[in-house]
Amino acid sequence: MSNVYHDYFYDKNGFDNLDGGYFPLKHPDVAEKPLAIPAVLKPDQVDGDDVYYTITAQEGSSQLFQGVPTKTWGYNTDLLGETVVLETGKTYHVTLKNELSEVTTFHWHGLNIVGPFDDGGPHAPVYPHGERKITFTVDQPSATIWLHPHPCPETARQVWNGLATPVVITDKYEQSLHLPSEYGVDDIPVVLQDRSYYDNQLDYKKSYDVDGTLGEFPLINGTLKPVFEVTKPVMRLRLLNGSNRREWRLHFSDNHPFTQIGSDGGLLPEAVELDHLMLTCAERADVLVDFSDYKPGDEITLQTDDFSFLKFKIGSFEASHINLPSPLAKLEELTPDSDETSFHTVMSGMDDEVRLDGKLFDMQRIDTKQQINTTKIWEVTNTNDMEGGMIHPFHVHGCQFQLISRNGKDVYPNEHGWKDTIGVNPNETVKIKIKFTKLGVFMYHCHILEHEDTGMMAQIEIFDPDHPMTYKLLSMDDMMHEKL
Ligand SMILES: [Cu+2]
Repeated sequence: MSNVYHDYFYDKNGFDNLDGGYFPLKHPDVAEKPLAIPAVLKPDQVDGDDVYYTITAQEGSSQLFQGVPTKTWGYNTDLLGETVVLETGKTYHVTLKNELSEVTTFHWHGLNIVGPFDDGGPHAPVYPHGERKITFTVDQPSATIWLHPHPCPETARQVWNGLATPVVITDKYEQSLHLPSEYGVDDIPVVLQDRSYYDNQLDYKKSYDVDGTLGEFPLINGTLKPVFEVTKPVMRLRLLNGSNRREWRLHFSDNHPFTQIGSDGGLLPEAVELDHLMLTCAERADVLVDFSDYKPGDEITLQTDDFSFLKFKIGSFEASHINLPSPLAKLEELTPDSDETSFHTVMSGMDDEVRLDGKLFDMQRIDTKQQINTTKIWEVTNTNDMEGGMIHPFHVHGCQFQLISRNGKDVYPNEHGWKDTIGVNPNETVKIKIKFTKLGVFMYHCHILEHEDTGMMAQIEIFDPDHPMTYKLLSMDDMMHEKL
């Protein structure tokens, strides 16, 4: 094995476990259960390269504890959702239905899709018993992205209640690599969340923290104390930090190394060997874990800091290894049309003083513009130095971008691929190259959901000088209240 990184890379002084309101995870008093694997969403219809899906946000209940079931929300199911599979080159016709008793939106986090309506940010409300139809053609490489609600200021509570689901994009190149691909067997999503309960129920208001809500117990793919039976020598884990605020500092109980093959927007140009990996909110990492050296009956657990939350029980299998090519993937390298920074955005503050460029979000204000299909350099700064500061995860809708530098230095070894969310350390400026290939108005914001809901968010319009567009931008009040 080549170089194995033993580092979380991020600035320790910014870790969430130094925050005033931080508390570590606890073990719930429940029996172990097999890790839930979300079902794969079935198409309503397939017509050549046209695929039809229906996704319904709905209320449900989940037997998390003994006694009274927990009221939870999900997409087409009781909690979380069904995994949406998309194939590059195909066209998807998606009916988005709302069976909740309040307004929601369906945001495609990580998808290159037109904004602001198809993208599913706050300008795309779906009211109770209403629906919205969108159509898009997937023109980006294989990746693990996700779907979650985005009706700010209610995003954090709706995610807390259970709405979030993995979206898996596949393409021909990835299929040619023969990576583990038996869904639920050696290719699994791992949605990392944390929740607290009161008499078995979620209570967002009681759990709320303005600086990002933490939960007492881990909830992994909606399972409280999960165990996964390993029946293949190499597993592909699609790790997704779906938490409102918690950072996951991942490592195995025995510091077993693993191979990161993908980041937010797809395969890395080169696989990276690690034994520690930190994910800030909304980030994804696609990793291969080789269990060949373990014996049947062995158990290893995935931990965050020193807390074990996901047990892998080794079954029997024939040892075999995966040979990855080098390069792993040929990335379209973005070339900025100027070396000058075209846009500088600043995240600042903590608690209710969080701001983006000194301002709070206004749905009817366009904060910046960029021409479609041009590659620009942005600088993203976190000036936060209150009490040592905190890491803000910065997310941009409707595109994937590439990193240039962190405070003028090299980016982390696993950041050479496509990204849509980056943790920015206190007193750090991250330089990125960014190109939008879809028109529209898009959000960029901190992905600590409570910061986003407070207003640490702004909007960019992507324009085509040859085809000027006008957008009727809703106010927050319009979004929240259906005009009959
Ligand atoms: Cu933040």
